[in-house]
Order: sequence, then C-alpha cells, then structure tokens
Amino acid sequence: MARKTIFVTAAAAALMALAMAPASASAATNLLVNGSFDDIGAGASPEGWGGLTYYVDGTHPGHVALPGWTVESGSVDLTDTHTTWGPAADGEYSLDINGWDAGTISQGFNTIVGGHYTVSFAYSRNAAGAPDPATADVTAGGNVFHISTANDSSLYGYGGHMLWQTGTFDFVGSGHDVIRLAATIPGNGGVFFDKVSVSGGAVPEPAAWALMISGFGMAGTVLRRRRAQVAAAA
Ligand SMILES: [Ca+2]
Repeated sequence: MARKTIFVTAAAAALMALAMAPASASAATNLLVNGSFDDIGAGASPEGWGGLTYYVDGTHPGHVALPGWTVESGSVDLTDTHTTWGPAADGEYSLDINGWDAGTISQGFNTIVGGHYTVSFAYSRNAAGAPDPATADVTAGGNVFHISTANDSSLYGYGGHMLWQTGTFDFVGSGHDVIRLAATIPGNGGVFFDKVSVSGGAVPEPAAWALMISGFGMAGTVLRRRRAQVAAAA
C-alpha cells in the first residue's frame, strides 16, 4: 500500500511538471533584445520634451544607438512613462514609431527552420492629433500585422492616459528571421509600441526531454514484462 502511494505521488508530480513545462517555456523565452524599450542606451538621457529620438545614425543629442534595434529609416521616439505621453505598457519607456517623421526599426534573431513562432506586442497611439489615423505595420517571417489607430480617446486614450491593446500573429521560422516595426504614414504623432516579444519554436525544455526519456523507459519496462509473461505462458 505504501509503495503504491509513492508511485502515484511520483506520477502526479511528473504530470504536473509536464503540464507546467510549456507555460514556463513561453514566458521565459522572448527572442528579442530590449523588446520593451526600457534600455535607452548607455549615456542617453531624456530630452526636454520627455523622451529620446533615435535616428538612423544614433540618437540626438549624444549619438547613442537604440539597444537591440536598428533604425533603418527616419526616426523613432522613446517616451518616458512619467511624462504627459502616458504610461508605458511595461516598464519605463515605450516606442513611438514616428519620431520627427516616419520611422522603421528592425531586429534579427535566430529561429528553427519550420518552427512555429508567435509575435506579441502592445500598441496604442500618440495623442498629439496628426496623423489621423496613425498607421504602422509589424512584419516577421513574411507575415504582416497592419495597425490603424484613430485619434479616438475611447479607443487609444489621450495624453497621459494611453489605452494599450495587444496584437499577435504567427510565423514559421526560416533559420534567421527579422521583426520590423514601420510607420506607414508621415508625421510626428504615430503608433506607440511596447512589450514586443517573439516566442515559440519547437524546442522542448530539458525537463520535458527528461520526462519523455523516462516515459520511454517505463514503456520499455512494461513491454519487456509483457514479453516475459507471453514467453512464460507459451
Ligand atoms: Ca517598456
């Protein structure tokens, strides 16, 4: 009786570990660096208007790059959560993809060929007024998420009161992929982004591998016992 109880407890623990493994994997593995834009770069400090602008060749002033990201064209802003631009969805800063004009940023990362990945991000809009609507595209692995944000306080808040929404889409890995955030309309009041992540890929965690291997081992033991019983009966 005591042995049976121990076995059941061990089996329950194994099942719990199996059930918990996928959740911990998805929460822990954002493949992006600085996806929440809270690393503003060494030596950078907010400008008078409450944020920082990053150009293709570095920020102004100071010429500090946006950590983890490449500014491909135009300029983008990081705005401080404590200013009139409103609270970030996560941490201290959020990204306005329209700096002084339309901007594009990108980041490359390694993927598993054929692996399934999910892009997730928070978006709102700059309440400065123009352009209306503010539009932007998020692309990865050949898939695109189009954003159109009207200057409507009931949908996206207003200065100091952003209303964040969540966007997600999936793509299939090609070995090395790129995520790109691009303003698709001119002007300096654009779509805000924060908490950008790419997660997934078909890589089991070590714990899952251990469980699978032990599972194969148990199946093998049962098979051997059955064979032994069949041999004894014959
Ligand atoms: Ca942030």
